[in-house]
Amino acid sequence: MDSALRIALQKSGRLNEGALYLFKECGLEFQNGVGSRLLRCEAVNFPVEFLFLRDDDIPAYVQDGVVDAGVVGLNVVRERACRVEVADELGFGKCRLVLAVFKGAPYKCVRDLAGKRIATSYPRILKTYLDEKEIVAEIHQISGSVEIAPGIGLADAICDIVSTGSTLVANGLREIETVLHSQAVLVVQPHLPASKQALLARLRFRMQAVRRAGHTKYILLNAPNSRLGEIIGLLPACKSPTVLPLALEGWSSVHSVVEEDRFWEIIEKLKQAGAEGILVVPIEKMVI
Ligand code: PRT
Ligand code: ZN
Repeated sequence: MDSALRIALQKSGRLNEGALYLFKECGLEFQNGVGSRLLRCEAVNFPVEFLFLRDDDIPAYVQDGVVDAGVVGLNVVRERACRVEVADELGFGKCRLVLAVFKGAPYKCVRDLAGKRIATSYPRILKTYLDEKEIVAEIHQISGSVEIAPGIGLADAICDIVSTGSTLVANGLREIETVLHSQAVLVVQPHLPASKQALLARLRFRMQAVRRAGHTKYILLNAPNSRLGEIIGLLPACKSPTVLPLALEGWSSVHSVVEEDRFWEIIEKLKQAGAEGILVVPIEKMVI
């Protein structure tokens, strides 16, 4: 299947599940399912093949054209510094690369780390960050368990990934600065042939519809006609909310779409404006 799109996903780890979920929601089906033992699999209803790799290898595979695209953390893309295009942020695998020090240490910001030793698995990103701030520090590259470096006297600070922050706390560390915000991204080979670009565009269209739906909800409510204008004013919608008359005289049913993060704020205001019977339902796909 030469003309099929080839996409690299993480074989196992934090981004594997989110990536598979996203592609399944895009309607892709696989003959024998997708298990963690597989190294490659083809979709039966779309010309795409997935290769399962270590995340660290994905940027280079995309750059070299071994695969056409890949799903990987932005932190890995930046650290590998490969020539790939970051096409889309995918909304999962969110984390930050931060500078952290011992809770009791006197360092408050990156300037205080001038001349100090910083342990990290991200030497390139850290070096770029320090250079931008015109700070010279000693970068000590280690490949794992970075959080223990200050405790064993290996470093004065660390530069590592956090998501909840509980690993830092468990190791007696505190954050002093964020170096990079990261999440899973779709990276693409910059010189794809036109036929593959067209396939990728079709797939990205579906991925965007899934993502959009993921952070929006469909809302239905009953509104007294006397306050309809006020209630509609509270509701953002793709174009404008749908308003249908209720069998009960003087009332209407209003349907709209709200963003997940504005959701509670809007619901409270709607109630105050006299809305009743508010239903909020998930949206599966959203094509605009
Ligand atoms: O085997 P492979 O090489 O493919 O995987 P990996 O072990 O290198 O990576 P993996 O699966 O751990 O992470 C893949 C990607 O997930 C990372 O490159 C990030 O983009 C993203 N991600 C999101 C994270 C985290 N959250 C995260 N919390 N990657 C790592 N962590 C680690 C962090 O290093 C630290 O040890 O989790 C710990 C901190 O977690 P909290 O929740 O205590 O802050
Ligand atoms: Zn890795």
